[in-house]
Amino acid sequence: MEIKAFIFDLDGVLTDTAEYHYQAWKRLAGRLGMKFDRKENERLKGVSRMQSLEIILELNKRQDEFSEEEKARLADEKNEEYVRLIQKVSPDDVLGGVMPFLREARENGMKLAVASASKNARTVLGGLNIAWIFDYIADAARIKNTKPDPEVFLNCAKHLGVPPGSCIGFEDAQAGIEAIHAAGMFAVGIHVDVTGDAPDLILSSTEELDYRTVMDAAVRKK
Ligand code: B16
Ligand code: MG
Repeated sequence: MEIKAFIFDLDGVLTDTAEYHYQAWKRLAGRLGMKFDRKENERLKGVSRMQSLEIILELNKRQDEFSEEEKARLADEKNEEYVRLIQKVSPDDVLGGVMPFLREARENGMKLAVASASKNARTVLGGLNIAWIFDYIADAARIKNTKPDPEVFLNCAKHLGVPPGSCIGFEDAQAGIEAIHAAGMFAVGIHVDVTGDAPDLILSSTEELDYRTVMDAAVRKK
């Protein structure tokens, strides 16, 4: 099947807000006297805010200590810090290699979408000033099930009017790679800490994004 669309994760693929998520969680964990490091943070990538909190509580064996209301407050506290950190996001924060790749994809008639699990996706895309280049943006507001569920990628394909088998998904998270595959799409992993289902093409950073390499790899797989 011909490739007609590229669907991008946001945090960690178009920009490094994954780092800001980490800093905001680390601060909350520190305040609560909980351990949380970068390795453990890998499990939070692509999963929702509340699921992220549950993972941190479970890591510290403190999952039974807080009521639902308290957990909602803790998640709000993390989000306030994250929102403070993303205020400084600017067009300079688009990761290297991303803009030329998006432009070349556009010039070749590719449809482009963003598939993010974040409720803050629009703010981040606004700061980066790149929303205009995408035909469609799916964020947490439009989705019920977060990655590894394929919903966000399938939602993008549907709105782009492209069959899933004609889409390529780009992700930095293991949960995201699983979501792309469950959607029936070719998966490009960028700087993924692979702990399960492997991407079809692995790149070590966005600097390695190259239109021909990606298309050739996807066509070879078919
Ligand atoms: P928020 P992505 C995801 O975005 C992040 O990878 C994940 O770490 C975060 O918990 C999730 O968004 C929810 O974000 O708290 O802003 O709603 O990678 O799918 O673009
Ligand atoms: Mg991500």
